Amino acid sequence: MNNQEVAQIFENIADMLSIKGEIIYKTLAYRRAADSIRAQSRSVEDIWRDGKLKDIQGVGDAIAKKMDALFSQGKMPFYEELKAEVPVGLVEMLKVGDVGPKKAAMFWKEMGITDLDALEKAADEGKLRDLDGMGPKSEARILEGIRAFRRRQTGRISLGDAWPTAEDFLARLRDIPGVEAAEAAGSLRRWRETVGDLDLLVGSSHPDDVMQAFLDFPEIGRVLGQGETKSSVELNNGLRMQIWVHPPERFGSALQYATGSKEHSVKLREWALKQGLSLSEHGFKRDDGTEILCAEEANVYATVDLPWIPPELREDRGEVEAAKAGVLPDLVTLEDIRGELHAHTDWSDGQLTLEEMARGAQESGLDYLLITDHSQSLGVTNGLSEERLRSQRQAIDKLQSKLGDSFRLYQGAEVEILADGTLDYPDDVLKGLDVVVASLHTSLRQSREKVTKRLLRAIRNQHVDVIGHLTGRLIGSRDAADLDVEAIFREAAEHGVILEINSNPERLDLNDVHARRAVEVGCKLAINTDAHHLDHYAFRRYGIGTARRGWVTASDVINTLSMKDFEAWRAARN
Ligand code: DGT
Ligand code: CA
Ligand code: ZN
Repeated sequence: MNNQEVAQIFENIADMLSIKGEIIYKTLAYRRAADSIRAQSRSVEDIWRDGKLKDIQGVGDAIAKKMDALFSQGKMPFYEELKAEVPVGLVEMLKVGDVGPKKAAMFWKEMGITDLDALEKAADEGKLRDLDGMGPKSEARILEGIRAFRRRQTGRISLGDAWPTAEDFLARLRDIPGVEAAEAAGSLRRWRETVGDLDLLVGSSHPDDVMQAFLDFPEIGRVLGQGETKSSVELNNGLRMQIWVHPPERFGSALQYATGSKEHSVKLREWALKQGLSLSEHGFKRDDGTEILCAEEANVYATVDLPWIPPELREDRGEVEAAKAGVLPDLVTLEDIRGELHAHTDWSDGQLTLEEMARGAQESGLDYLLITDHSQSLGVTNGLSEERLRSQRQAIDKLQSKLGDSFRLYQGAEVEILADGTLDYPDDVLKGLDVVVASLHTSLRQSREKVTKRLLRAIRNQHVDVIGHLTGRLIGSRDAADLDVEAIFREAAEHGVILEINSNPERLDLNDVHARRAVEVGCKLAINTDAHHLDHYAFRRYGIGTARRGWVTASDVINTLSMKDFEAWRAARN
């Protein structure tokens, strides 16, 4: 059993107890155990064999005993009894927006609904609307929620999980004797917003030794396939990984092949064929059978007279043609970013103080930071009343004098765009802010016409400078609002309103395709982290990856401006 599966059992137990009506704190211990099991790099089954279960955080006597039963008998009696009482299919229903434990219990007890399919059928047939606290609207929302849930069940991995894992593995692979190079490949190296698996490429003249050393890593749960140059494994946490080992003198061609995308490589191969060269993961072959080996990836492209194409562009979206014509874009880089325009503090729902967030930004090399705490109506985030906003201004001014002239702290706000398209602060309050970011967090499921109108209205407000995470999607858990993005991009371009690429790996919003189109239409972008903690500044690289996939250059991005130029932009907007 892998760690993911064990964690899932405890997660299910917590959900089933909550459907039974147990109070929250009784379910918390199970959720905590599930979280820390997921976070283990070693297999918990191995830890159990060593008798060390209780070393795992959140695992006490009761939970250790349940795991012991699970591993020794293959079954956990407590879970089996619970399943006999509460149908396990109900757990899946909780993943649907608008269905909580109380509603799930009601559908089960009053309608005999015990799984998602039955719930969908009942909603479809209009049988839920007459239940207590339900109506045609909430019934429709549940139906929509089920369909969204089904679409999301794609099993892909967030970049925020994939990159840190890959980097950890790469560092350890590089430490194995005989390894000369190790790089990420596949969709990960192309910074696709989610990845199917982690592809890692190693250069070594001793492939067997390296492969064996890799397969001995403690995180590896199952070997799914094992070949001469490639092995495929599943980690204890459920992530899938492919590792390829090629000799160093062929590393460049192997990296090009393993990076893909398949469509890009097909284009490249066709181009090579026109020059009498057949390209494979091992190198080029001439018609006479002789080979051209490429140790460096750039040599692969150079051999067919092309400039090196950045991996983020390799999706067959015109990059090969652009390379032939010598018009590849000069993509924005992490080092180009000079300021952060979206960060929260403990004045609203951030975790750290103004000073901590400001010093962190300064120490990370930025020149300016815009504080954007939430506005008043967003109660769950402790949004700022007008009065608190005024006190925050004083605190920011005071802190600015401590920080010195080389770093500029601005007061902004992440102002809620309300359901009718008005903003959450009156114009005279907005006017007093240095830069205004406006975002949607509620009523995202409005009709396309309504939600588009809301955004257009916000963009037309003369005080709005930036639109935060345009579509409101959360990858794998909440669908994007249904927007007429063309109309929005045109309006934003006309009013000089900046569109954010939110770098949080769960958002990446604008996405790559939207970012590219927005720039084409004439919009400027901001690459922001939406930090609620210092650690979140590290999200920036995911936003940069997304921007690069969208062919975005530094001059398209407002927060690549120096402090002086940013100040000039601000002055011109006011
Ligand atoms: P993913 O994992 O679904 O996010 O997407 P990729 O692009 O990482 O695809 P994956 O993991 O199936 O394969 C890794 C790379 O291997 C892929 O980017 C290009 C290369 N590759 C796989 N199959 C083929 C193929 O049939 N032809 C060519 N030219 N390359 C392939
Ligand atoms: Ca892959
Ligand atoms: Zn935010």
